[in-house]
Amino acid sequence: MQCRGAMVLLLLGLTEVLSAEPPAAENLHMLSPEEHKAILNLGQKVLPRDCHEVWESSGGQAMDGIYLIQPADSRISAYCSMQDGGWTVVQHITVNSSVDFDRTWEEYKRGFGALSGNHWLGNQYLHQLTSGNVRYKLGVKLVDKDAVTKFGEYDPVLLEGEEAQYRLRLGLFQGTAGDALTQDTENYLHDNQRFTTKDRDNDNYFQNCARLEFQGVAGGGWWYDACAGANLNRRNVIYWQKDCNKEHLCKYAWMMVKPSELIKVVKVKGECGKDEL
Ligand SMILES: [Ca+2]
Repeated sequence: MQCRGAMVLLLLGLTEVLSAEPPAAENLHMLSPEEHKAILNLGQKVLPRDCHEVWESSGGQAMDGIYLIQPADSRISAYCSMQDGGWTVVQHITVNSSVDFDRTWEEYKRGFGALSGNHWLGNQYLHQLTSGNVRYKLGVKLVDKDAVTKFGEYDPVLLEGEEAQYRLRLGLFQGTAGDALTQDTENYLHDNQRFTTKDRDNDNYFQNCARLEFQGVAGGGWWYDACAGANLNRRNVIYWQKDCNKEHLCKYAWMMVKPSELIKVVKVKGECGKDEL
């Protein structure tokens, strides 16, 4: 009897250890087993909504890295870039990345790649992040081959749900990069477009833009028009109108979101004049 009791206790203890890890997150496929343990808020019971909340509750002290967040129903892990108030990274690409961005609708929906490197967080999660009560903005960071960094912001950003084919809705642009998503200068307008992947054609071209190849590499999923004035998911050429293209090569790109701070933006306006653009 005693022995059986001990066994039950042992089993209970074991269950506790097992339930403490791995963390309950929907996108663990985007982390290596070592990275499961490296999640910076592992064990936190009530999860922050996004990386901005992590930053805020740490008094601005939280470090960059992978955190568990819960934008809506889904508990996910995401890479947080903590400078400038805590951005939730939704895309990162390095030119000629070994991560293939030529993926299916389902893969773009749930995310792929490695959170600590090149990845797409997932349209479903970008939808959850941007469609709640909090208004979000989209940040785009581009680094060219000479390490010159350009930045752009769209405020607000909303990604509609899967029933609307993850249509992209963008507000006003500001930044040092060109506006390649809402400006219609080359007849390619990405704002208000639905998402297209190699297996789901929602674009305005007679063929599927995601399947069109440049030097043997397909475009990957994107909010294509017919087809693109910008596309950050073509592995061999990061494309952002005049800032990044096949003549002016860029090495890295990031897309990220955080709550917009309209009141602070008005306050900061005076300081903007000091910026050397
Ligand atoms: Ca088409």
